[in-house]
Amino acid sequence: MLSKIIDNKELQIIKGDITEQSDIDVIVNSANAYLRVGGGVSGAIHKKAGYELEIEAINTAKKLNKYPLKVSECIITNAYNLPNKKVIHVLGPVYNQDKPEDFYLQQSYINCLKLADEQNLSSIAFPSISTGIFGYPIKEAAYIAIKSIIQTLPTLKNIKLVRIVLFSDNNYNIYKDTLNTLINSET
Ligand code: AR6
Repeated sequence: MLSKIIDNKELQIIKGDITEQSDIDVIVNSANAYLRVGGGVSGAIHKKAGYELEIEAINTAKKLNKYPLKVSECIITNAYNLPNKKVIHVLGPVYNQDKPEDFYLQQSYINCLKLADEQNLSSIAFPSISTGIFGYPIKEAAYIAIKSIIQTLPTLKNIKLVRIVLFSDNNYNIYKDTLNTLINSET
């Protein structure tokens, strides 16, 4: 695990499974526009949460006139059988399709952080959005994810801990190196 304190808040990079973060208030689901059970992170989150997660996510988005979700939009639901209070469902950009991808990936992280903060939640865990089925190259995605989080942390009132959960050793090492490089270049 790599941990850095930024503006009195903690940013952690860990290797693990997003569905097993029992000390975290809200986890982020890398969703599809129709909020259906998918593969990857989305499949794991829906499997553990149970069938109610999909129903609530679709109904919530429809009520908010956000159905289907646009790229970088997010909504929040309960977490059912997951060990968290809430789930934020965000639509990340598809690489080579939703351009400019870097802008949309940045907005995806910022929108999730702001929504969690508005809901008085104090900790949030992200997967590496868009880097699986959506094809975003991992090094570029790591840089955008970490930079977006670092830049947004000072604007948050309630969030005290942001965790990025990486599923593979390779992705974990890339995120860790990226955080170290970004922190050292700022000091
Ligand atoms: N915990 C943490 N990270 C994980 C887990 C897990 N349990 N499982 C996979 N990853 P992906 P996307 C990593 O494909 O690219 C879905 O079907 C994985 O190694 O889940 O944003 C949705 O419905 C990868 O680095 O999401 C959408 O249609 C990262 O999570 C679409 O796929 C993201 O991989 C979203 O594509």
